[in-house]
Amino acid sequence: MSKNPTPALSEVEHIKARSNRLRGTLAESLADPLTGAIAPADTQLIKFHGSYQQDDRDLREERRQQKLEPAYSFMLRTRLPGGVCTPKQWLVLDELARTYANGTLRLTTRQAFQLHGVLKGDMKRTIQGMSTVLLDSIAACGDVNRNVMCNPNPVDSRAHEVVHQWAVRLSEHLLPKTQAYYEIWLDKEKVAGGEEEPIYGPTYLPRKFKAGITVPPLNDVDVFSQDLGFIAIIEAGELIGFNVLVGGGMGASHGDNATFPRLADVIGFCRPEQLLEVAENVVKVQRDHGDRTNRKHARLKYTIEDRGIAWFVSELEKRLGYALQPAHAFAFEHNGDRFGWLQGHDGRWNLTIHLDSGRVADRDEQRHLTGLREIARVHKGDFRLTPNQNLVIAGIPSDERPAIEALVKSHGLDGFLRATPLRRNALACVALPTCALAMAEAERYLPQVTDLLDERLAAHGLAGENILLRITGCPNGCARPYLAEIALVGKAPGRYNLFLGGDARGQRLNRLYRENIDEAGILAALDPLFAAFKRDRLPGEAFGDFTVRSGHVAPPPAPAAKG
Ligand code: SRM
Ligand code: SF4
Repeated sequence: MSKNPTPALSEVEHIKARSNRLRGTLAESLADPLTGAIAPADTQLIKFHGSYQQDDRDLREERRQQKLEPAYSFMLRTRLPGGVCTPKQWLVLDELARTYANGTLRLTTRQAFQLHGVLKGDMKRTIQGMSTVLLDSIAACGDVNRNVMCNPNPVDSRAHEVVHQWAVRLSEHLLPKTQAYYEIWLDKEKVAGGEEEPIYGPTYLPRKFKAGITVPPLNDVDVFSQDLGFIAIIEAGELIGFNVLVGGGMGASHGDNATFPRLADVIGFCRPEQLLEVAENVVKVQRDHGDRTNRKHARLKYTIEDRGIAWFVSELEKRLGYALQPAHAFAFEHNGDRFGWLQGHDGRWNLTIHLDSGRVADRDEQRHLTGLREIARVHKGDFRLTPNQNLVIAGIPSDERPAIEALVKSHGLDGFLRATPLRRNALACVALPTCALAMAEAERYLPQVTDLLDERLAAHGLAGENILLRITGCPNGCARPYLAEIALVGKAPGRYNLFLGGDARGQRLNRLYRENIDEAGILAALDPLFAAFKRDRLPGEAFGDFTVRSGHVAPPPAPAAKG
């Protein structure tokens, strides 16, 4: 027997290999009337089609006692490069959410929409509805390139629009070529299967892969958290190219030091027309060298940690046949959104509104879903989902601003004006009741915890202080918590790990400060720090910077390069 047997491929690798290019037995699973679920192998494959099988965790115990199968339903995520959608698309999603899902739309941290609670029997109708307005969910999840993020800023320059077009091209370029989606969901003619996948190959990537483009001075896409990031370099109003970043990622597991968040490395610069081939070859290096035996070690960040960034760059440049140019200088001011009304370079108006955790719903006087539907009926511009779960109603001609303003007000969509900066800038992942991996509440806990923290800030004379707070129900990092000034990462019901010391530019990872604490523990840990911050801060110093400078948390291992 060999001393070092080759480690076995993970089960998902076998499922992909046997799937006939992501078809599996999905068609049969959907047709099976005996269960609300799909076959176990298909639960892996449906991710590549933009969906997760879930069950309502609030009802799990009750249904178990009643000897019923869990309340299965599906989450469906759109592909929406750079988060831009038309009013017509909004109206269709709104209708699908009310007809087939739980009556809410969820704006995600990657600028996409999610529908929750779609029953198996309604999945086809929902996807077909989306396709009537040219929306799809292809590769929104799964071991492929996910939704491409891009600074959605309609305000500053024409070059921003050019950058967005690159995000769209990148998304299209990295789409899988399989026709499975069209056959299964849209009833398109069946092809034999086994289509060529020139970029991915037959088993796609070892793990999910994420790409994003940002335009300084905004780092709203948190470019250092992407597997593949691009920083647009604009000179004299023209896009001249992109700095290239590789190897970022947030996901970690509690108590497993082999998993960790990592900031991407800046590895050089490419011209705009080189972007697609650079991206394709980064994907191919990861396809060929990523770990297919251990899914907890399969992201690009681990390939780079294991082999070194110099190896990665040389492997990439070998495939490209040329060297990347030296990176250009860049500087970020912040990774948040600019709320309220802003006039764009083209004279049109743009309104950025905050919705807690990106959830668009009708609740009491807050008729957000209805309000945005009414706005979509009259709006001539577009909607832009931001990477911070916020929404820009974009491209409003001056004479139409009063009508939009009135709808915003009458539906409570102007609530963000009264929200504190802490609340407005906070992110929270979905967590319970739909997320199978949640260990604690996040979205549902956000309003309560921000109120409590705001109270403590006010008590220390820090009312209105802008501190970047992010909450997740588990350490996977869906709200990019490890880049926040204060992060709560779920550990168990009502208990969180507290991280401190990120910056507001998305360039420094925070550090674990307290482990497994409840609400009282969170307040007790932060209260003296708020007091010290009020007392000892330097002029203009942000809370995250203060916690590091004053030694409350250790300085980060290595700050992200400045280019
Ligand atoms: Fe995420 C898994 C929700 C952005 C890292 N994420 C999940 C799942 C699908 C749970 C599951 O696997 O069963 C969650 C579904 C919850 C639900 O009920 O809707 C989920 N992730 C989300 C969203 C909706 C959070 C939100 O509140 O907006 C975001 C959807 C983005 C999109 O439109 O594509 C979302 N997830 C992220 C991000 C942030 C980002 O990409 O900028 C991250 C951290 C960045 C990264 O990937 O490193 C992230 N999600 C994960 C991970 C950990 C991956 C890892 O490398 O370890 C998982 C778990 C996994 O993959 O095994 C995960
Ligand atoms: Fe679920 Fe964890 Fe992601 Fe939150 S961070 S949505 S709990 S996987």
